[in-house]
Amino acid sequence: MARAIAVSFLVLLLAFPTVFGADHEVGDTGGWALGVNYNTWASGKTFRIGDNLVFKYDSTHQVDEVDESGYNSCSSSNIIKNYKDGNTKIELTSTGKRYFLCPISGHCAGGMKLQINVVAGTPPTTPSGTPPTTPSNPSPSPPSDSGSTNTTSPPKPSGAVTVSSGIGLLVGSFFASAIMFGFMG
Ligand SMILES: [Cu+2]
Repeated sequence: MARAIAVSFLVLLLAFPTVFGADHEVGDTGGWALGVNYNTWASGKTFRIGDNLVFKYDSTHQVDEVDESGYNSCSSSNIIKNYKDGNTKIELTSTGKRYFLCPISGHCAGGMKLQINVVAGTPPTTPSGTPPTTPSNPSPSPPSDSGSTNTTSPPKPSGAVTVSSGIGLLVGSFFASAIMFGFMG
């Protein structure tokens, strides 16, 4: 049964790649340090709500989240938050720009500054890959009789509802695949 559970988790990971946010390790293997170009690192990456930024650095560096003017001038005078624990995970909870720099003297000017743009997350996909159902015929048919069935699809769920229904799907499919693989194994 343990193997079945393990396989079930694998199925979940393959089926629901977008339900949980991604961790973006800043600078990749270079970490948060001098000598890494964070514009290059960030370019081509998509940062979504629910993703995390992970800064990894030694005690010679820190992370300050600052505003745009602080980013442009390498100043922490309008600092939003300071981190210095060496392994800083910052969850991206809203859309828009975020700005970070190292406040150690000379480090920001030396390149330790990062700006990212956070975009909305994608809704979770279903395993079959079918798009959300929409009425196939957009033009309204003449009402044959009043009180007939309403074929209008329900309103698109909000982000919060989408997330919770995604988790519900996760739990449901976990048990379904656990049972399936339990029988097979
Ligand atoms: Cu530094």
